[in-house]
Amino acid sequence: MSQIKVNTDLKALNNEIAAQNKEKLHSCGILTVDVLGSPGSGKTTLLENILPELAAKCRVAVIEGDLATENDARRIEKTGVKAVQINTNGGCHLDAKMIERQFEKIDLENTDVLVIENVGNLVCPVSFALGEDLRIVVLSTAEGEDKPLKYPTAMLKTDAVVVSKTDIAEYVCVSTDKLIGNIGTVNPDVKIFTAGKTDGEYRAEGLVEYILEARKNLK
Ligand SMILES: Nc1nc2c(ncn2[C@@H]2O[C@H](COP(=O)(O)OP(=O)(O)O)[C@@H](O)[C@H]2O)c(=O)[nH]1
Ligand SMILES: [Mg+2]
Repeated sequence: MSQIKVNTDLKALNNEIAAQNKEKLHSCGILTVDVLGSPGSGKTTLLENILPELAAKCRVAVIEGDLATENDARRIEKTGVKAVQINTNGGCHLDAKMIERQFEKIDLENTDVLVIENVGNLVCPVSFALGEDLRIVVLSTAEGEDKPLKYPTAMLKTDAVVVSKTDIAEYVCVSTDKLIGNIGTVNPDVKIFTAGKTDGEYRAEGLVEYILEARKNLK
């Protein structure tokens, strides 16, 4: 009983800080995007590939979340976009306080879109608001067609799902169409994108436009 109460209070406190983050970010005109998904689903690869186009159209900053290492922040900075790394030292998700602590390291006044790559995990990050406007779940074909059915909360509590690694679907015996069908079964309203390498070139059709449109519509 007391365990449940502590958990409820922690989430309520997190929600409060997330709301403050959102207010602060909106006051600077920033759209915040939380990117989440399993470890290895292709979150950083997706960002590496969309950031050059996104950064050509608006001012972008990135917060990277991982248990350990600065690897992903370094990968992102190779695209020319500034990235700060959070190490959770074992924590399975980012929380709103961790994001708030990064604000002094980011030039908020000169940022239009803040992208946060959450810790690789398809369960815990879903329950912790950060102050984001948009959530994007990256789900790779390699995880299997049934994962939307097994992890429905991640499909329900997101604005968009990017089905990644479409190029290797046939090698892992997965039908991208069936996977997309299962996402739609759980959440008929979610926006679905695909990403992968076709003819040697990585594509995530429509995703940059989707983020820019959301930035334009920011109240
Ligand atoms: N073939 C293929 N490999 C991918 C794709 N996206 C990511 N990968 C590979 O999957 C591995 C994990 O990717 P990463 O972006 O680090 O995943 P993260 O842990 O979700 O950030 C890396 O070896 C990537 O090269 C894709 O669309 N197609
Ligand atoms: Mg990563």
